[in-house]
Amino acid sequence: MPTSLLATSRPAWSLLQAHAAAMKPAHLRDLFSKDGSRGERMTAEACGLFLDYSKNRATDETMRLLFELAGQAGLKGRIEAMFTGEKINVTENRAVLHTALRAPRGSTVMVDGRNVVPDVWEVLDKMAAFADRVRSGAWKGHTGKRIRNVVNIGIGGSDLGPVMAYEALRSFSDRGLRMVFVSNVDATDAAEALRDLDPAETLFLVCSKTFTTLETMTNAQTCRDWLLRAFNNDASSVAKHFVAVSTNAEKVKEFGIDTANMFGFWDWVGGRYSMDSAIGLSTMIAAGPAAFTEMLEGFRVMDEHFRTAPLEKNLPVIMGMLSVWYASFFGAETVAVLPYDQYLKRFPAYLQQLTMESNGKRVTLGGEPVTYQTGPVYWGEPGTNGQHSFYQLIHQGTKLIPCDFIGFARSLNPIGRHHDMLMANVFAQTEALAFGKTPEEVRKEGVPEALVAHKVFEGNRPSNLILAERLSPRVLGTLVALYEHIVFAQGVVWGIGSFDQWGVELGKVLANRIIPELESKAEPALGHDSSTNNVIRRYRKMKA
Ligand code: G6Q
Repeated sequence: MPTSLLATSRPAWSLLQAHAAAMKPAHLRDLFSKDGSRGERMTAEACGLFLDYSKNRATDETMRLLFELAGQAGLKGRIEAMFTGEKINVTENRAVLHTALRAPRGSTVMVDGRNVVPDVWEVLDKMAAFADRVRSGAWKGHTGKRIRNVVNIGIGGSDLGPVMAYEALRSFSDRGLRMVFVSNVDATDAAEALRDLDPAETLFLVCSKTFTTLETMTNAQTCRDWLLRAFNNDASSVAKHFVAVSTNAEKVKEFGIDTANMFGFWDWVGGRYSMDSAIGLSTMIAAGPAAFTEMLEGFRVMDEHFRTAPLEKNLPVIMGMLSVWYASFFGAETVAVLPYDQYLKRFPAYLQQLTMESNGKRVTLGGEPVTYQTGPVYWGEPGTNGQHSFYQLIHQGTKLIPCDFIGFARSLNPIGRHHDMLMANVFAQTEALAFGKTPEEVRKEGVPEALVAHKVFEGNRPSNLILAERLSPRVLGTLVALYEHIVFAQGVVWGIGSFDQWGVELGKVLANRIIPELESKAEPALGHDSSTNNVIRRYRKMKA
């Protein structure tokens, strides 16, 4: 390994800089007209996903240089290091093994001299047995009634994945069970969630890796109080209505949850990489163990692809390197993820955490400040809704926004002409973004001269298109693993650590200091800056 992890220290970097200068004036219209086969050639297919990346401001030479950069950053070796349990999360001295969560039964992944695969499957089997009991009605609440409502209490990685997966797999889920998610420390979240629920039919899943997270523990306590109020403070009811997903057995016990009803995971699973661990218990209860297993298979095939496919055919590497291209060489600040499937409505929100908490870093793994742009802002909404809101800026604004479109050949709700209309919009958007509309074309339509400039679409706006057969649990797993590995590939090339999140700590510490200042009866002596002191005093006065 070179002494510097800075991407600028790789020989391919300066070649890419020169190449980017040459590519900036090139228009996709010309790239396509000069190269009739790029639409077929610049595609890749694996694990049931077809990727068209031809509508990117890139040529074969661009891709060659980007793969060279990945090679010089040692991407292949880093992938092996991750999969084999090396402690690549160096600032927390941890292995990064979300891939072990979907390793096949009977395989081996060693962490500190222990094969963790049997541990993984022991938890999966325990989850499946529990999920089956809840789904069949065999698991009874305190009064003997079956469970109709499942409330997942968790935040961040212990919420966003489960919420996204529940929405994504709704069509595979048991409609007799209502799944509710409580995350925010704002009491409104819990109050609205609990409003219409019958405590006798409600099961709480307290999901927290650490079991110390302020929001989750506050919400768990509020839900526990709500339950106990319904059962005359009979503490024995808690065991029938609360289970825990955590790595912290001691705290789970302290809360009053029977550790027999605790589902464990491990410190080598990062929060935002945990939706396929026990944190996915709500997913398994909703969609059933078979669907969950199918989802794990989807993750696994993408893992194998990422680990074994050559860089030029490797979907996460192709997409990861293209995002490096735009972020670091074109100054693009965001990536829009635009799934044309209503079931994926929470996918962009899920990706926000996965991508930005991972690659929102300003120093390399070695602590050196980077001199280039790293993790872009990921955002998005399902199509076609977004078309009627923010696409204007993507088409005609001043910013370069690379887009990932995701579409499916078959709808899970094949009604009338809806699906062809939906997909026509996907293809139309990528076409419009790339090729736009020239002033001549606008004029030919008889548009008055004063309006021509307004009606021109510059084009040359890059996009990827991912096409899959239909949104099954397997495809969901494949898509999530795709983005997990995109993030990793980006991080390796930028030389940054994708698996810690120190940036969330400072605010937490300061909030804990401020809580007593808001709650104290006597006017507290405040030692913040003049603005913070002032707003704290103002808040105290206003709430009085
Ligand atoms: C994810 C982060 C963070 C975490 C939450 C919840 O990678 O670490 O979002 O998931 O802070 O943490 P607990 O699961 O420990 O409550």
